[in-house]
Parts: sequence; C-alpha cells; structure tokens
Amino acid sequence: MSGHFITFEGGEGAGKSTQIARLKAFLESSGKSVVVTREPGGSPGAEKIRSLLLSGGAKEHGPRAEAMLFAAARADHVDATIKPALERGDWVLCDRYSDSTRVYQGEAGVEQDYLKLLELAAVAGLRPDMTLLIDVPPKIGLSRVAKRSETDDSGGPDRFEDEAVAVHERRRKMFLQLALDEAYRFTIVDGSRDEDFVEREVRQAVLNTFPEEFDIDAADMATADRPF
Ligand code: Z5A
Repeated sequence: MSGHFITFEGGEGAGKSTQIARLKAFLESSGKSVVVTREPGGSPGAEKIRSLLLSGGAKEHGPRAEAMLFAAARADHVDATIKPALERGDWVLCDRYSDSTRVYQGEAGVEQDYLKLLELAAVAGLRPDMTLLIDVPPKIGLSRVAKRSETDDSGGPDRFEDEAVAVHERRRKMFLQLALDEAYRFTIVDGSRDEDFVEREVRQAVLNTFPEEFDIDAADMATADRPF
C-alpha cells in the first residue's frame, strides 16, 4: 500500500481532533490527499457500534464484550475505510486505534493476551506507520472537555468521560509505557502546551518520519523550532 497511516492517541481532551485538523491542513497545503477518520467508528458499520459503546449500552455485558465490540468496529473500519484509502495512496489520520483498546480495555481488567488476539483479528496486519501520543495530565484534559460541554449540545459526558480521575491517571501511565515499549513508531508530544506549540511538534515529527515526502531540506528541518 502506497499511503501513510498515522494514528493519534491520548486521553480525553488531549487535543487529538484539534491537531488532526491542523495536520490535515498542512498536508493538503503540501499537495497530499488526506482522509481523517476516528475510532470507534470511521465507517457506516463501525459508527453503529460506536453509538452502542459510547451510550454505555454495552457496559452491562462487561469489559470483555466491550473489547470485542471495539475490535468488531475496527475490523469494519480497516476494511471499509483505512485499507482502501491507503491503497489509493492517501494519508490516513486516525483519531485512536488499537492502542486505545490496549489501554482502555486493559485498564478495565481485560487480559492483555486476550486483547492481543482481538487486535490480530481486527487489524488484519494493518499497523500504523507512526503514532503520536498527545500527553496531558488528566486534570487538564478533563477540564477542557468540561469547558467544551458547557457550550456544545453533546448532552454531557459519555460512557468513558464520566470516570474518576484516578482511572484517567492509570490510562495515562499505560499510554506512556506503550510509547516507551514501541518507541520505533511513537512520538510523545506535550499536549498541555498551547495549540500552536503542539501543532509545531506534531508537524516536525511527521517531517522527521517521512522526510522523503516533503520538499524541505535538512537545514530547514534542523531549525524547525519556529512556526512554519
Ligand atoms: N475507546 C476505548 O475504550 N477503546 C478503544 O479501542 C477506542 C476508544 C478506539 C471515544 O471517545 C472513547 O472510546 C474514548 C476512549 C474509548 N474515551 N472517551 N471519552 P471520543 O471519540 O468521543 O473522545 P476522545 O477520543 O477522547 O476525544 P475528545 O474528548 O474530543 O478529545 P481530543 O480529540 O483529544 O480533544 P479535542 O477535541 O481536540 O480538544 C478538546 C477541547 O480542548 C476542545 O475544546 C479544544 O478546543 C481544546 N483544546 C485542544 N487542544 C488544546 C490546547 N493545546 N490547549 C488548550 N485547549 C485545547
């Protein structure tokens, strides 16, 4: 497949959607064709499963069943959206992917061996080329989400937002550990900084990972601690 697959991970309110929109604009201004997608969801079948999961409708069946539903949604998303886009040569920017299952369902008590089997089945060999972990202390992320819900019509916290800060802290540690364990594909970005700073960090990480895709010379990249 000739496209590029970038996933964004992190806790609630980390700024993933914000940064995906900014990276999309940058890539398009560089002449790239970009597909933005998300999990759970990203294809008609997976969006149906998303509604069930985020409404809390599957919670009564327990974390193992929820993990299966996330995997089912992912399998559909991979087949219907991500693989076709990569085959066309597009850049795919995905808001959460299999690392979120390892962390959220892992933190909820589902065994990692079980999650690995589900992941193998769901991704069908499709691994991200790079993963950006937007890391924020939960108190910051949750306060952003609370502020946002004062002004939008989302109807309050969803199944995963409405949880104790300690749970969010454990997930943050798990994401950071995963980033260390699989450092070859992860970049950790400090999401507590302002949006422009985070955007520069994200863009630089993408330039560093795919230098051959951009018409920027090494000297430019070395001094890229300024806004582009
Ligand atoms: N889940 C799971 O359990 N297992 C899985 O396998 C998968 C998912 C795939 C999906 O929720 C839920 O499903 C998720 C995990 C679980 N848990 N929750 N909740 P979702 O898709 O609805 O939510 P999310 O992925 O967590 O997105 P989010 O809460 O919208 O966060 P975000 O995309 O990272 O943040 P944002 O929308 O870009 O920004 C949030 C607000 O902060 C917004 O008002 C921005 O303007 C503001 N913002 C953004 N960046 C900044 C900075 N740098 N400074 C200040 N303010 C900022």
